[in-house]
Amino acid sequence: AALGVALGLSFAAQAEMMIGFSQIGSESGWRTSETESIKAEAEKRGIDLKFSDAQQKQENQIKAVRSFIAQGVDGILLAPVVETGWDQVLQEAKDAGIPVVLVDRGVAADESLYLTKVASDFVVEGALAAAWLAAETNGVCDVVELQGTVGSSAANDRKEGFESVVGNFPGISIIRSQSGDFTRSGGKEVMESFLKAEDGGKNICAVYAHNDDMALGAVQAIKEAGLNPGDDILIVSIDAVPDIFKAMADGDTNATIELNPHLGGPSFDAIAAAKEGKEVPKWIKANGPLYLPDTAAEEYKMRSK
Ligand code: GYE
Repeated sequence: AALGVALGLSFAAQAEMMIGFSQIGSESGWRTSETESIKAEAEKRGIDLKFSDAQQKQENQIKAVRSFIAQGVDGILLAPVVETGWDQVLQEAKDAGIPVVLVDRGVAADESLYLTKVASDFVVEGALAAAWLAAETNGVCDVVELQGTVGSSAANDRKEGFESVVGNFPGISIIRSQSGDFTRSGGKEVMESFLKAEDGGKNICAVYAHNDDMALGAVQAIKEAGLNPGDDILIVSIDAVPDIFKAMADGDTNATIELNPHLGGPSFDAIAAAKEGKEVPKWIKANGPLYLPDTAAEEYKMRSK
C-alpha cells in the first residue's frame, strides 16, 4: 500500500511500451532481487524492457541512457549509482520528451529534469536504525559504521539520518566510519580493519551497516576475530534480504529495516500516467518497517521460498 499510486491505468495501455532500465550492477542481494522483480513486472505487463547493467560505473549508465534515447523508448528507469553528474544526460532525455523515473536512489539535480523518484527516504531509515540502537543500549554505545557506495544518495542519507538521531545522545559516538561499497566482501574487509584498530573489537559496542550484505560480511569478520556477533557486538542494518533473517534467527545480527525491492510496478505506472498527461508526484516513497529477531525465523521461511 505504501507504494500504491492509484493511477487507475489498465495494463493494456502499457503493453505497447518500450522502456529502458539502466541498473547499477549486482553489488548486493537486494539489488539482485530488484532486478529480477522489475524484469518480472515488465514481462507481466507486456512491456518491452531494454536492460543494461552498468557494472557500478556512472559512465556506463550515461551511455545506456543515451542509447535508450536513440532507440526512442517510451520511458527510462534509472537507478543512479551516485548523486551528482546527471544534469546533462537528464536534460537530453527531457529534450527528447522521454520521462525518466529514478528508481531506488536519488540525484542532486533539479527535479524538473526527471518525472519522479520511486525510492525510500534513506534519512528516515538511518534515523530508525539509530533510534533502535539508542533504545537497545540505553544511549551508551561506541558504534562503527559501514557506509555504502561513496557518493550514492543511499550512503549519504543513511549516514545523515543516523547522525541526526545519535547526535541527541552524548553517550553514543561513531568511532569509525568507512565505505564497504554495499558488498559482503567490502563489509568483511572494512570490519576486519575496524576490529584490528579497536583492540580486537573490545572497544566496539555496535555496527551500523548501510545494507544487509555488509552486515553479513561483518558477521564473518567478527566471528573470525573470536567474538560473538549479535551479542558482543550488536548489528543493525538495512534492506531486509532473506539472508539477514537467517542471521537474525541464528542470533548473529539484531535488527534490519525493510526496503521493498518491487519498484517496477509504481515506476511503470508513473510513466504510463505521464503519457496520458496525468499529474505524477515527484517522490513515490517506499519506506518499510524495522524487523527484530523475534519474527526472523518465520520471515526467513516466507521470504526464502
Ligand atoms: O540498500 C543496497 C543496494 O540503492 C537502496 O543499494 C539501494 C541500496 C540498497 O546495493 O543494498
